[in-house]
Amino acid sequence: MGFEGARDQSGKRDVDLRQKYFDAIAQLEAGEARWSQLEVTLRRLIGRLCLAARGRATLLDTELRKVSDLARGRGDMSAIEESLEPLSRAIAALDDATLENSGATTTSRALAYSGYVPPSADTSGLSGLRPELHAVPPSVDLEDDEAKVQAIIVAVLDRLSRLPELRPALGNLCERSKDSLSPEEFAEGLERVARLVGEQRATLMREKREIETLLQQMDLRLAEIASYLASDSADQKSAQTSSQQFDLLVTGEVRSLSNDVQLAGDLAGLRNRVRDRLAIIANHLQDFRAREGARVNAQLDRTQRMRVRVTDLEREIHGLHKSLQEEQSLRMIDALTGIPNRAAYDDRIQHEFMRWQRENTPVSVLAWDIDRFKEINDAYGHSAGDKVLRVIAQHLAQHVRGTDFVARYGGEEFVMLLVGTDAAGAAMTADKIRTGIENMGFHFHNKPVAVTASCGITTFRGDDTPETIFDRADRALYRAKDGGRNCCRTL
Ligand code: GH3
Ligand code: MG
Ligand code: MG
Repeated sequence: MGFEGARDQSGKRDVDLRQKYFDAIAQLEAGEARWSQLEVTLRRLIGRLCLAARGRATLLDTELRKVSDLARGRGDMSAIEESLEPLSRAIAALDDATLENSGATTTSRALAYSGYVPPSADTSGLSGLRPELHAVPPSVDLEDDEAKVQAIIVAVLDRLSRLPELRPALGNLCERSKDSLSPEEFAEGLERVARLVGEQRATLMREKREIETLLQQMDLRLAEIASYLASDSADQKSAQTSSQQFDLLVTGEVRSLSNDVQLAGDLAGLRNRVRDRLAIIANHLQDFRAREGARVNAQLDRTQRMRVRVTDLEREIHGLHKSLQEEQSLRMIDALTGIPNRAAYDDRIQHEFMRWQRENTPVSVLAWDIDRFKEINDAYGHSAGDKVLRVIAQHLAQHVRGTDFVARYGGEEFVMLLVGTDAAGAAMTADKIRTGIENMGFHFHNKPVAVTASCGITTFRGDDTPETIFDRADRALYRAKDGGRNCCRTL
């Protein structure tokens, strides 16, 4: 009995173990299915994130494309993990280019190197990526990074310099950035650009508001005109009804009168009836006149009100037009110096070029550049530099004729158009202006500060275009710089 019982016991244990084994297999299979589903989702997620992050930088795009290709294929997950290091570097390079001056603390570079994983990552199977991110060395190849940053800066400046409004603020930052640009210089350039972008934005907002007000006012006036027209047509309708009514009444009375005549027995009775009918017709006529008079008066009143409104509207439109024009001309003025800016020069040179083609009167172009202006900024501060720019701009503006033109081309560069002046005349004028600048007697805390400028001169000739003539003036300016500065050269 005892033996039988033992066999029974062991048989039951076998069944239990088998059941446990099958349960474990089932659990494993379910787990595996979940994991592979999760992997598919993750691959898809990585692919989409890569797509969303593209278009910020070439290097980043290359890395993102690699990761997205890996995620799309059925390749090993570890290959994706390996691709994360170059991706982190690309993100860090992006930060260097875009956030250097922003003071942002949680940058994507910080995230890339801190091994940061979103909180949900552990539960979604991403925990395996964490050690890989930690494995990114905290020190990076600085030279390589610097080159990337430089490349990004050049690309950013290149894009910005395509906007004519930003060119003056960028000055020759774009040119110099191709060689090398210190972080301070870049920061300063960006600050100027940011300021300009802010100003442009404010101008646009102001214009937008003005146009909105104009539209609102037009809308109101149109509503008034529409309601006037509606009431006018209602009025016409009521006039029509009123005269139809009058017509009907009079016709009725006349018909009754003719019946009366046919039925009349005696002349006295007939006379009385005719008198009564005529009295009734006269009453109808009086009513009709009263109604018509009121209608005409109301219409006159409305017309008069409309006339006043239309005059007001004309005045408002004129005012808005004028303020828009003022806004437009303000946009052509350099905010710092108050003289025309580069956009204004671009307009004016086109105009003078076409006139030169038509009339062939000489037009000279003078490119001015303050000598060693950077040193002035460095020694006395940026606001002292700004003051020098303002004073020189005024000096240039005062020394040209009414038909001539002077603009701040950008930074510490100015451009001048002398209309009707040939090369010899331009050289004389330029030298007079240059001597004037040299003898201006700038000082800082009672100590004299030498400020001079160089000038490149040229005159329209042959098959010149606005671009070629400016290039030549610029080359002449370089010659003046090479010739020791504080002088003028003609090309
Ligand atoms: P060069 O004689 O060769 O022209 O030397 P430079 O120092 O005048 O020329 P560079 O191009 O090296 O420097 C121009 C400087 O002008 C650098 C820039 O900071 C400064 N600058 C440009 N715009 C402004 C501005 O609006 N205000 C001030 N204060 N400085 C400006
Ligand atoms: Mg310059
Ligand atoms: Mg200069």
